[in-house]
Amino acid sequence: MTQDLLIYAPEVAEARAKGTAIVALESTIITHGMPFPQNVEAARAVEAEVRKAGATPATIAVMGGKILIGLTDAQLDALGQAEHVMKLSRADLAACLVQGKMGATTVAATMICAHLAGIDVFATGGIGGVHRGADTSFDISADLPELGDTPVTVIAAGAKAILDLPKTLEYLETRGVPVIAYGQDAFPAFWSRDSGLKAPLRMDTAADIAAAQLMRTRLGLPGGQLVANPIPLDAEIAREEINPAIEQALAEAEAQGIAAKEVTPFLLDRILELTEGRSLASNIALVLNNARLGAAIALEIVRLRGPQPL
Ligand code: PSU
Ligand code: MN
Repeated sequence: MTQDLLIYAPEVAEARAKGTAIVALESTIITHGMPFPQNVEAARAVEAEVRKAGATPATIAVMGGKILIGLTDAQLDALGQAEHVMKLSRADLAACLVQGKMGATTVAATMICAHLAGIDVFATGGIGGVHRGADTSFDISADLPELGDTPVTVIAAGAKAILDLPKTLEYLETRGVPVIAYGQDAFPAFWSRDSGLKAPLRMDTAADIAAAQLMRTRLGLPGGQLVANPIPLDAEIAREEINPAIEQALAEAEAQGIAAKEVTPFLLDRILELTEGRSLASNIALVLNNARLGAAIALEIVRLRGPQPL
């Protein structure tokens, strides 16, 4: 019944049949995170990076009442250029399917769809979190409870400083989500390798991260893991350079009364404009880096568990 809703791209269907490593990729980053045509170019480059690392990419989106697990070239082009694509989180997924609209999956919705497709690992750029001023706005991304509920390991470059990072970590701790910094002690902050906060956990190998997810399954613990992978050194943007753009974007959002689902896309868009595209190159570099680590973790899961054809 559920499987009727899913359409697998040919390479993903083949990987599932063989039980080889698959890495899920989200599509909100394409529709609401980067401008056309860089968004489509970046999406293709990320998929190529996953293949180069020996795994199969599965970019997830919703079209024509179906969940696409892996997009064809034409579908990716259509998605990258379309206007009025729905931004799908847990709350919107069913409505989008029923209404036959085009939808891009956020971290939360991509986790749900990846899990339905039997995919354990998902690489992206940044996750949503507790927004600054959440004590009055109540703005907490649905990505956070999803990490507590759905057993997918998510690789991100930490969270952007548009968020309240200490509160984001507190929320994840409450929901029992392991937050694992890769190869360092500090929790990374997207454009910078160090947020000034210590990550709750540290792991230095993809094998450990894979084993920890399998251990959670053995323990009967639901929910995923957040792997915080620092941006490559040469792509890092100094805090002095990015902070003014962040502060200005936040002030504009407040002045214009931006709320709910629009907040994050508005901030991402403004920061990009304010840094004149400087942040886009870094953004792409960190997603590629996360795709490589995601592939390595997915390969380790297959190695440790043995191939499980689906
Ligand atoms: N943060 C980023 N880049 C992104 C997003 C967040 O640095 O692309 C996107 C992701 O799709 C994430 C979503 O799941 O925004 C979170 O939106 P919200 O804060 O409305 O939950
Ligand atoms: Mn929100």
